[in-house]
Amino acid sequence: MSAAAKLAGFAAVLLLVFGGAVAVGGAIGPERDGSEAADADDAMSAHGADEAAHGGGEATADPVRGLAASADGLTLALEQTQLQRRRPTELRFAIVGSDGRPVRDFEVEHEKRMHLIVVRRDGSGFQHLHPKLAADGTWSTPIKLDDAGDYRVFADFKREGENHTLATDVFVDGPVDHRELPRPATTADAGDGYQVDLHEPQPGMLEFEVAKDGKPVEVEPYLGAGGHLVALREGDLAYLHVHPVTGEGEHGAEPAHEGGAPVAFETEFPSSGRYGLYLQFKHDGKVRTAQFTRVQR
Ligand SMILES: [Cu+2]
Repeated sequence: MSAAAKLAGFAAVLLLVFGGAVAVGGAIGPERDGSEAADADDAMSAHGADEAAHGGGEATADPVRGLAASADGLTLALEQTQLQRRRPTELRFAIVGSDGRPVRDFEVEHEKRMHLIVVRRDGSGFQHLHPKLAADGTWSTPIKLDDAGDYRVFADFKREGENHTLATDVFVDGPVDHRELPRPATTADAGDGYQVDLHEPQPGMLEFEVAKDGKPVEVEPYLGAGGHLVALREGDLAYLHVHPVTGEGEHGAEPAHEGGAPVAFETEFPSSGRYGLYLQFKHDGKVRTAQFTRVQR
């Protein structure tokens, strides 16, 4: 497709989405205007019907995000969608509001105003970047993609009290060597002698324990928690809502023991299938990633 045709298509989609937003007006939660545009919007968002039925006005209840470049009147707009393999470049984008202008009023969540997750469609090449915001509303971050293929780019941010994850694709030309997800296992190698164990002490709870050369280590705080977890559904790369558990309250604080308190998260797997888990932790000042595959039956 030519760039012009692609842009024209994009503009048409924007018109549709923004037209829908205008038709819905100020409606919040399950009470929706019955216009066709609003209905189409609902049909396209996974579990939209479920949420409408069970949402009870909780705007943040949807466990799945990142399936759309536009949602709730916000659009992730990348400056370029073609990147060159192995070439360090600057990835630029904006979060565009329904008036067509970049929004600039982002809130800090997990210590940053913007979390950018980049992963190839087959689940390989995971990167977690923290772009910088310019005065005109443009975000930018250095990036280098070592392998050819189609990559999903997730912009995860908070604005006006609500969390958003918008996603779109970038393309790297060249011969593609697709990789299988790692075999489902409860142990993953994070490089340099680091090993991470995954436990599920109860449904909806994931616990990770980090060891180096066979000895448990105490991880350092990273992004305001013991670690950062991204969970993606195989196939559509739906981005799951994950909450770090801080170790207080009902979930039972682990007694502090020598080296190696587990890093815990709450998450809900919304359907059967395989999920890629990317646990990031910090030790000796360096952030590392352990990749797991989890099967939900
Ligand atoms: Cu981040």
